[in-house]
Amino acid sequence: MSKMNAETAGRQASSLGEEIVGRIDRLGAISETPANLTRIFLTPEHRAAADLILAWMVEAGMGAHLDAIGNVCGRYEGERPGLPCLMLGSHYDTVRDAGKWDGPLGLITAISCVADLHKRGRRLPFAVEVTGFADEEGVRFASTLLGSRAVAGTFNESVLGSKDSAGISMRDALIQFGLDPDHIGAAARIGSELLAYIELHIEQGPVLETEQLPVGVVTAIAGATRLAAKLTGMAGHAGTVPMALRRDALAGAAECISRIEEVCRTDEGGLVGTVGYIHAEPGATNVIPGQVHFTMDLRAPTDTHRKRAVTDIVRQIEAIAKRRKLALQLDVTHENRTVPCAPWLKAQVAAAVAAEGYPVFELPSGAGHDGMAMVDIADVGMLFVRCRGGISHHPDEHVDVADADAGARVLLRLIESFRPRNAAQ
Ligand code: HGY
Ligand code: MN
Ligand code: MN
Repeated sequence: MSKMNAETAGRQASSLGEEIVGRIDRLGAISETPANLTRIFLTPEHRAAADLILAWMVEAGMGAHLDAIGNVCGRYEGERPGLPCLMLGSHYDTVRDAGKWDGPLGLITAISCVADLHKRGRRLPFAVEVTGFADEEGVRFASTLLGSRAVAGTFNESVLGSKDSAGISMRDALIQFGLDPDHIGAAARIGSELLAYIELHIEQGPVLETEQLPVGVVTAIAGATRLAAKLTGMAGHAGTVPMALRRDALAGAAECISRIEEVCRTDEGGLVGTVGYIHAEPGATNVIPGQVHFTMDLRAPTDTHRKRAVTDIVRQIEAIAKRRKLALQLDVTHENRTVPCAPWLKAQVAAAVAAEGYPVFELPSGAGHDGMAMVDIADVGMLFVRCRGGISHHPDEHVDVADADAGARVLLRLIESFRPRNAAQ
């Protein structure tokens, strides 16, 4: 099939796309500020979003509840109660000044697919669960995947002490939200309850648009290492301290950041590096910065390549700090291995794509997803949906209704034709 008519291929469009887009808009309006979309873990916006999603889950014929860490959980029983489930889902927190599709598209599409089963009175030989994860982005507290780690039983209680930029600990934030930080273990599921975890998500990159395809089969989720650096020099008067006598923490950070970019730009193995946050103190125009905090996010197609790059970059930052007589504190705040999608699930995702009339195109995910945590209790499969210009983590993030509909039809077909691993052979 030529690429051009892949655009129009597929069964007759359904009304799923329209319903999904309407709900994306409604959920996208729940934000910390009206000017842009920011919905952070354990905030009033988190609560409002959870209430809305739980209502959609009930409308779709699911039993629904908020779990011990603030995930929204829906269950649509199979032919008889208590069967193991095919778990679908994604996250419903956002980055700052976010797009409204990253996370919610997978969650809302899954709910719409279950609603379609419910409308037809369709019961399957397994239950279908939909989980909306409360914190995948890790914006408020340095570590990420908090919701899916809690479900996978790998939540590390040591993070309860981490503090947000206002100095509020995760422990206190959970209590303020009405949850019990000593009870997070109640969110954990056991592997035997799940037949698989499948997530639909926007690609967040330009490949499907370049290939002129609405959907793609994900092969693996790239690992990532996040670090937090603190450089400490000496604050001083901007007018009186000679340049040669300065221990300027911000100038030192600037050299480190340029070096990180240079290492990644000249790397030929697909290494990407981002410094997304920097904060200089005391932060006055006429004072030499005495202390700077900045973050690093490093990723590569393989764990070996990424880890080698992290070691090299750390060594170079240490040398810069030493030469500039700056004290350096460097902490790894988050480390995720690369997670391959299970071949037996990839095959079923591909079959659903083909059955809907689209060419089967496989691609890796440079972005992280909750499957990186869920893989500890279930095999993981992912379906990507094209997003305009590959733009994401930006308010211009967008999915055409036809592509949202294509993704929904493929996911619905995947659910209805899903065969558990032992049955698939
Ligand atoms: O950072 C990521 O890759 C994901 O969007 N949390
Ligand atoms: Mn994201
Ligand atoms: Mn995401």
